[in-house]
Amino acid sequence: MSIFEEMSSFLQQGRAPKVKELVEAALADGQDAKKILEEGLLSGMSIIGNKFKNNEVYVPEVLIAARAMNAGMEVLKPALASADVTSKGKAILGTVKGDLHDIGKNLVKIMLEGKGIEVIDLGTDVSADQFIQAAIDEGANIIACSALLTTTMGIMKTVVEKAVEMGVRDKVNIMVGGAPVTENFKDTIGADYYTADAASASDVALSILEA
Ligand code: B1M
Repeated sequence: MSIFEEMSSFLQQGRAPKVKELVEAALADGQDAKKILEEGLLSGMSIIGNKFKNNEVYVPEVLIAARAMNAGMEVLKPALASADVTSKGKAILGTVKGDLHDIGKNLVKIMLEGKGIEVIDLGTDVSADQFIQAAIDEGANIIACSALLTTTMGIMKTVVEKAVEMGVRDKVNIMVGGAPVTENFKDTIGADYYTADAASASDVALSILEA
């Protein structure tokens, strides 16, 4: 088994100290930082994402895998910065105004980061203005909105309307998701993408950024 496969495997098991140790060893061995990121850490996170999508693992396993990924990233970050490895793109993420549920939103964050996408997490209770202003300020072309309440999902329509009002509708892809949200709702409000789970959201975001 290569050091990258080992890293990926320990990451999937959520064994943070082992992942950290292997990243340190790979760097000491002169391995390329980008290769460590893609073939070790991101590859492991992508496998966890697919297993989560297929109900083969659940929220706790994803959270401990994410903790292991973060442990590896802490060691890798300086090497990535000096190797000038840029992120694949940026996404603005948040749970909409009036809504404090953040477990699903945090999973979306983990999966996006697992694909090498930089996430500006605005947290919960985020207004349409905040989403759009952050996208403008950060130069992000993805806005990802999560809602868990039927009473708050309407804010996603306001996000679409604000994007039009602020003249950036053609520059941002608006992604929506959360338990009460559906493909039909996405069409009704004129958003761009609906996905049912966090791993699919990261697949879509990556395909937007690579297009
Ligand atoms: Co609340 N809550 N809650 N709650 N809560 C629900 C959502 C509810 C269905 C429970 C019920 O009545 N059966 C109900 C909503 C009913 C409705 O609107 N139809 C409800 C209610 C009513 C409320 C309060 C109003 C209760 C009250 O105070 N009377 C209140 C609202 C507070 C507020 O937000 N203003 C409230 C409060 C809370 C807690 C604070 C206690 C807590 C939240 C803690 C937290 O998030 N930090 C809580 C919880 C935990 C739940 C349940 C039990 C679990 C939600 C959850 O985290 N699921 C929930 C009932 C249930 O679902 N069984 C319930 C796990 C999570 C992984 O799933 O977020 O759906 P989810 O994410 C999924 C997908 O939806 C998707 O990816 C994830 C999977 O990969 N996804 C995206 C999510 N965002 C996405 C974005 C994307 C793509 C995919 O693209 C951008």
